[in-house]
Amino acid sequence: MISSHNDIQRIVDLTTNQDLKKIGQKILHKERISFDDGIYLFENASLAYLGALANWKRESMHGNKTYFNRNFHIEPTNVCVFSCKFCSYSRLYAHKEEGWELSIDDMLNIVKKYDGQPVTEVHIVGGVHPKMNLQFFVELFKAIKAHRPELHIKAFTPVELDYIFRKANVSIEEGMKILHEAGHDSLPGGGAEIFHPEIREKICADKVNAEGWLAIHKAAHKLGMHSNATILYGHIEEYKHRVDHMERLRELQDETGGFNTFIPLKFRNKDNDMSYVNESSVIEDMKMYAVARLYMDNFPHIKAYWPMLGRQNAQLTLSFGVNDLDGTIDDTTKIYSMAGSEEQNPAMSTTQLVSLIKQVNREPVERDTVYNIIKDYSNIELEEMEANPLLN
Ligand code: V47
Ligand code: SF4
Repeated sequence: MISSHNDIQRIVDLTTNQDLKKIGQKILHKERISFDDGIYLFENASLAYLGALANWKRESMHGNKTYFNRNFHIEPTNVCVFSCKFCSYSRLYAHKEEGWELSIDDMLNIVKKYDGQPVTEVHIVGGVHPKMNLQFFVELFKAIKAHRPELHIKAFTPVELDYIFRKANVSIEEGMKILHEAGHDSLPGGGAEIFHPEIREKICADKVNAEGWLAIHKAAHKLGMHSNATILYGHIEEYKHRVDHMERLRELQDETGGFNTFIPLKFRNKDNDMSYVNESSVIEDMKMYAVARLYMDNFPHIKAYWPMLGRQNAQLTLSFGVNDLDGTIDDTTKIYSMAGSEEQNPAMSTTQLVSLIKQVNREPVERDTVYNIIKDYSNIELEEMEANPLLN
């Protein structure tokens, strides 16, 4: 499976378009591609060329390894003070009878459901509820850590954090420190959407802007916390907005080195204020992953979130630059199922996820949130996994 340098060199050399050849040569020589190169790739490169380059890059960084983790999600509330046009999930505070709101005990009970199970991470993210404040989350984190100290808490996007810090009248740095000391380990990548104001003002005008989003991740990195970044693509944005988004993230990563993973999230159009926008094709999806792998040269990992794409398309991304498939997840995640994702009740056992990865000749490796290797499954038979509850 590993594509050799000579093979890819030949593909680049045979390319008749001189501009594409130059970009290919830059990539092969591990030189950074420019903003204009990024746009040129989106507009002019064939899917085959992009795939060959992105796959070579992926394999030169990670070989055949494909990471996943064992995690579960908690969504504290779907009541939200904001009104992003693409969101199918939130209920405005005025209509909160249609929403849910979990107490600290409710959330601790969800954590306790996983007692004895080998999960390593809880992913906590939801709407921005006006009543949930900094103190509430400090207590939540302390309660989770008191119960299960080794469980990694990956929680909150800058959208929630910006709101609760402003309400508590603390600076970003102070707020992040308070949460970190209470047990907050890392930040997921959400809330980024499209940074460029031309689009952000149309799809999510009232929540934290690009500068605020980046400042919160920077403050987290300064505390030694890691984080992820996303892009919500395939709606009203143009290629230049996607590249601008990646450029801003690449610049911050040069400065801090705190990002682990870049996650392109495909826009889904069910039951939201952007339902009139068609969803992107599979070809466009694979292009997005491939250009992301090539552009984000300082991001160690590119992740495909399988519940959103569906299992087969997630398998396909593994040949277009992706080296991580998120996790086993549980069926509690609603933010995607409500937007029309492929998986209405996303849940996969470790055996299923490992089998999915092996079907496309990659090596499944379980990791923790910060990519320490927990177990390499490439030589473990699926029958053996099914028979062992700790592996399944
Ligand atoms: O920021 C909301 C997206 C994100 C829709 O860091 C939608 O490991 C598509 O960021 N169509 C939140 N996407 C989730 C997120 C995430 C998910 C998995 C793993 C990680 C990680 C982070 O969900 C939001 C927004 O971009 N979203 N509505 C929609 N209709
Ligand atoms: Fe609220 Fe997040 Fe939905 Fe925006 S995407 S409305 S911030 S829950």
